[in-house]
Amino acid sequence: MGVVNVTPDSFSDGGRHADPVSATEAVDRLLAEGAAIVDVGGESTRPGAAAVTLEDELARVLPVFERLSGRSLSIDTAKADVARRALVLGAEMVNDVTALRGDPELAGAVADAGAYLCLMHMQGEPRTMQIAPSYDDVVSEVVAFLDERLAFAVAEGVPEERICLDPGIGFGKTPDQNLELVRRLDAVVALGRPVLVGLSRKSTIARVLGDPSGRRVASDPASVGAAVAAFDRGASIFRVHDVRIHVEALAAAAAVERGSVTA
Ligand code: HH2
Repeated sequence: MGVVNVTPDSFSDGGRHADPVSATEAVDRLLAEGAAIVDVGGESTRPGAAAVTLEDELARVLPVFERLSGRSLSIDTAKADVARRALVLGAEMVNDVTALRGDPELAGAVADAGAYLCLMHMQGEPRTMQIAPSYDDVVSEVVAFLDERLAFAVAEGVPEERICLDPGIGFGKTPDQNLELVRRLDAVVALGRPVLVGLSRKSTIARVLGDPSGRRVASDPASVGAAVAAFDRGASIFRVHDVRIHVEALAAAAAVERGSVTA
């Protein structure tokens, strides 16, 4: 899953694709590099980011979906109105970082469109989530949350086979808690749905590389290392900014897993 943020303030590509033409070109480049789907978002969820109004979010993302009919796209939003409009324009998946807690109408919008859905764990909300993340056991709490949200989504009419789960790397977790979630990812995989991880360029990786503040954008090779570790533990969808190096690295990791060159 490639990422294109049509925002001025996203932590790794903020401002780069703020106009629809460059966002559209970025989507096509990531698809050409091997992305199976590209996640397009109009609201940054980086720690401390300000909320975006419905009008602003629509104005950012709709021109991109209008220009890209027929492409495999996901809409990264927590708002039912944004999701509905993107789904009408051909989006296949809704990626909701609130796991259907942000807008009571979002589940119905996904169910009505027959779309795919990603449910992600987050403790708190983006403005404050990194102030004091707290868990007794981060892995069992994330697993219990995702299990409950999966049951909720199914009860709201989204077929289980259309749902993937995401532990929410960087969303209300310390760097060590993020690493522990990846280390014990098999517990999330055991819920029986495909697991998506977003490690690309996140501050936990920058810290591993020796940046004590975690403010520097983590390097792509380091992001790939973390993605391969997640693959080894059962992740199957990788939300990444540099698609090409992830596709190549994961193709090699998958070949080793199979023990054969061809699938
Ligand atoms: N991470 C970000 C945004 N959306 N969605 C899912 N399912 N999983 C993630 O890990 C995830 C996500 C944050 O990354 P990015 O889009 O690059 O930045 P921003 O939120 O600042 O736009």
